[in-house]
Amino acid sequence: MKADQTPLPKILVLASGSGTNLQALIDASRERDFPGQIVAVGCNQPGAFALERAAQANIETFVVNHKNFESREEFDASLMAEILRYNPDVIVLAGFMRILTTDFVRAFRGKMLNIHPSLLPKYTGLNTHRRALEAGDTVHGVSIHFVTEELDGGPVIAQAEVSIAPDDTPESLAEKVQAREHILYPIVVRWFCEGRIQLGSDYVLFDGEPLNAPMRLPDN
Ligand code: NHR
Ligand code: GAR
Repeated sequence: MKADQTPLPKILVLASGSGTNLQALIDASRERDFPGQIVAVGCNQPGAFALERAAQANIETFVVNHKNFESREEFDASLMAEILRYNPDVIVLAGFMRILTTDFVRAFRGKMLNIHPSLLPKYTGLNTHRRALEAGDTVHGVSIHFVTEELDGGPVIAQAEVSIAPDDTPESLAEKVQAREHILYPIVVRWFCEGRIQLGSDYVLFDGEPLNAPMRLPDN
């Protein structure tokens, strides 16, 4: 609660893996002036380390294992039911690895963010670091976008670049990109919680104005 007793926007994080982005958000949310609260962490992988990070931070967790469902529709319906128990204001995908159905995405339109390890629109989907290297790119990075039915195709809110060195491997590149992710995601979630970013028809509104190009984290 803030001094004026207004409840903070409720953040629900979905993860599948190690949860380093979740950790960055947990750390940020502990700052005294952070304008949101993480109310739950959901996961499709029963053993994911992200669940331990949440438990460490006294955040409620739930698991919906996709392997227990016959179809994506049934998995998503179950995931949706868990999420609705928390009535979140924003759903933050942080290394969440299951493609979501159109119905699910539409139910949370304008309220769901994803972090994707490439400079979108380049390299949607998987194995982005390997693909950037194979293409001979010299610049790579990370994008945060609104989730829409188009996979990794929703309007981009913010990006950060990393330069590719000649001796980079997919692993070394992932490490460099993730360092930028951990800075950028808390900034964007803060903006969302402050009401500064919204999804327009097919573009991002920042402080009420259409964003011509993604916000950029200054290079380091
Ligand atoms: N769902 C929709 N509808 N739209 C998006 O933009 C989404 C989404 C679900 C997840 C994250 C995304 C990424 O940042 C994301 C964005 C998983 C896959 C994938 O192929 C692709 C993109 C993303 C996440 N998943 C496989 C599947 O069959 C499983 C892969 C695995 O388990 O390793 O769902 O990259
Ligand atoms: C992050 O690098 C994120 O960009 C990427 O997975 C990693 C998750 O790390 N996301 C995807 O590839 C989505 N398909 P984390 O679990 O340590 O936050």
